[in-house]
Amino acid sequence: MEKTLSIVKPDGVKKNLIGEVIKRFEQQGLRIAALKMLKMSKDDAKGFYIIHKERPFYESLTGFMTEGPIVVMVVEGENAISKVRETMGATNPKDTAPGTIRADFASDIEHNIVHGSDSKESASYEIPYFFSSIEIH
Ligand code: 3AN
Repeated sequence: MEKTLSIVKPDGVKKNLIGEVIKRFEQQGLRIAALKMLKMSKDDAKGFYIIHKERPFYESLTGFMTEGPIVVMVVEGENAISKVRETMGATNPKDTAPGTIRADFASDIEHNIVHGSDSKESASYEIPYFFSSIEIH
């Protein structure tokens, strides 16, 4: 069993896609092990995306992620990291396979509805960023 962190980003929350994202994960046989809504501060977002701090889009990405509330969740299942990534689709909606969340709903490479940890290492940084052990079931 693997755990991963997923986020319905501010654009996903604004477009009323919280239920849609959760439904697609559940349809893949994945289970929601923790869930909450919150609004990140700029510092929260900078810490979360620290791995991207040298990238040209760091300022804009951390600004976007603080525009409104997000829904963070721990998703559990066999190969949860890759299953969530497949369900999301590629970062740029232009390159992503039809039927993925991003192909169906993302507006562009930055405003792409959903986040999912890209490796075990990322998941082990990202899950405790938002959840303590007593919040994960
Ligand atoms: P993913 O979310 O598919 O793992 P990452 O980790 O490369 O993609 O990037 C993190 C986030 O940064 C993306 N979800 C997207 O919102 C944003 N991003 C990535 N590449 C760009 C880019 N070239 N321009 C603007 N935003 C980007």
